[in-house]
Amino acid sequence: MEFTGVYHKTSEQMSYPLDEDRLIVNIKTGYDVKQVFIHYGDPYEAGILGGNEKWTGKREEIIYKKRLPYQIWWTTTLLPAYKRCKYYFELRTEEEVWYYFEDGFLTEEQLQMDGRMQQCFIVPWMNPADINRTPAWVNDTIWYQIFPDRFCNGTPEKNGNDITPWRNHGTVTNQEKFGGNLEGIRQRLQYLQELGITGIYLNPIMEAESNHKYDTTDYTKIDPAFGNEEMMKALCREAHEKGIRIMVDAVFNHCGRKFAPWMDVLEHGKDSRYADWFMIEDWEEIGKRADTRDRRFYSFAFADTMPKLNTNNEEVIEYFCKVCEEWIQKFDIDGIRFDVGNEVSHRFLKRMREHLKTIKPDIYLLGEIWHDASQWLQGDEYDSVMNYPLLSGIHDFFLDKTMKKEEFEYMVNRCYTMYMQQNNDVLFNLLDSHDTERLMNRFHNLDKFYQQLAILFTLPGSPCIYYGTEIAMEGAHDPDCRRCMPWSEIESKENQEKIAMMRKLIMLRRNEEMCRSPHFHFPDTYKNDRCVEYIKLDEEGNKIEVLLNASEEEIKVKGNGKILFAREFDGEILGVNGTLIRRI
Ligand code: ARE
Repeated sequence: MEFTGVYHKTSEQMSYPLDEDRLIVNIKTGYDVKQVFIHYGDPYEAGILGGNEKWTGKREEIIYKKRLPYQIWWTTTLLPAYKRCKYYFELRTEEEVWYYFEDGFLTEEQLQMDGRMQQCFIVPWMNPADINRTPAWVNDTIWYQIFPDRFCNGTPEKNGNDITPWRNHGTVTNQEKFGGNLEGIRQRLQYLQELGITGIYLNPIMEAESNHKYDTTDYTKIDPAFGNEEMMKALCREAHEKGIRIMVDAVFNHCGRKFAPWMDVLEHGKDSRYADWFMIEDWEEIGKRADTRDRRFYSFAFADTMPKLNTNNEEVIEYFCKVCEEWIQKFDIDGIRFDVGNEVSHRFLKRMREHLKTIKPDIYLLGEIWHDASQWLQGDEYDSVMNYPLLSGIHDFFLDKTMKKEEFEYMVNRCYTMYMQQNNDVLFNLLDSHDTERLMNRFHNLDKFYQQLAILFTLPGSPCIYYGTEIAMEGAHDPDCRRCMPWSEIESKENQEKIAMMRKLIMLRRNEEMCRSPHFHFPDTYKNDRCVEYIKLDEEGNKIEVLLNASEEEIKVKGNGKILFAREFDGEILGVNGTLIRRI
């Protein structure tokens, strides 16, 4: 047996309570392991190794598995009768049987030896307070991300001289301001409702100097360019009436250079009462305008306009807990996205979560983290993260024609074995954002565009489309991905066809529980290296099949089923870049 491939631990995503009753246990092995059994029982009942009692626990085969590169991920759900559990594994290759315990591997003979003090894996008690709980509504939500300055200007008659006329075509810069505002969003709520959207993710709206507002000046004041408190209240209220939730962006890793405590530090230096709110190394030079590679103080990336906040400081923690509390109380927001979510302290996030979940238990706390975020998803910090690993994985598969469907499978499996199911259910799945080039920009091909969207809408988590995706807007990296939404052309036949297509996907996601469920597997029906096929199942075992032809050849489709979504499919042949989603 390949011992080095075998791994289990009784924490994080490998062994955890899904709820009060169910315990999920996962184990990794190499490909040589053909069968895995789990022997489990109550720690006080199943027999105590080291004594002379015989093991009386149950033995069950683990049948669900996911393939990862060179490893298999086996997964099972146990129902421990007394909320606690001890277990060990039986691993079978074609030739050997090994028993796997916390402290090592045993042969059958060793296992039977009287008096061995082998240590089982132990889950001592499934404490309800420690269960990782995430808001149930998120899995049902279809998000729409709005970059406020560029979505809709609801009050063009009030444009000042600093506002650039709305531009339907062509690129934009990060200096221009187009006057998009909260009133504009409010006016488009019906449009979004008709599209089927049930959640809006708003980029920052608090007062700041830039057009993107990631350099906050005042965390308690809506930026006057976007509106005021009353406007934000109206937007949230009317969105809620239409069944649309609102998530705001919170920039707590750093502030803008006009944030009052930072100004105070600039003025009073070390004597400022806010001196420890930031991370300053050279008090003499903090006012200098240059990037921060010289380590005068720490900032976001090296931007001197974005000094890093010291989220280790007690006062800072309290200050921002209060800020969020006010947002909830004033606007009744439903979610908060934490910008640069991996650089703020864990202590800050733990306190923030405790505080906010007391005020609004089902608020959604989303971290902006681009890499494996397991350390933030243990149930006491974020509910979930922006699923950038899935974004880049999907992108790379479509870009790199040498990649086989197995590699797509490994990539998806990796994304869904990193975290607990509670987090997977509410992952924020996206294909592009204000920080990436737009989806349509990647291949300039509508069929490929919809193939990727079909994936987004059928995998676990909750899908988010970036404003303009419904009309396949183009745009390269920041700032080009932040173009103005061309409202005056929205009624064109071409745009209306695209909107109808997007609506179809959205409604598919909303109507078919299988799309939202956590269960999926990859069969191997087609002997084509780049025909991706996966099955999604709901709790009752109802199935949908997703077929994507990413190869250069047509594929003759097997079997039947009710077609739920199709492109480049004539009832029999799935064309190159074709998509087929069927109920089977
Ligand atoms: C501006 C210009 C850019 C220029 C940059 C250089 O627009 O063209 O490259 O300056 O300094 C905001 C604005 C940006 C602005 C930036 C700085 O939206 O337009 O850029 O402020 O003034 C990492 C972080 C992640 C961060 C991304 C951008 O981990 O948190 O970089 N994203 C958030 C927001 C941004 C926002 C900020 C942070 C700052 O979503 O919009 O920028 O508040 C890898 C790594 C990631 C890395 C990612 C992208 O995959 O794993 O950690 O993300 O690449 O670089």
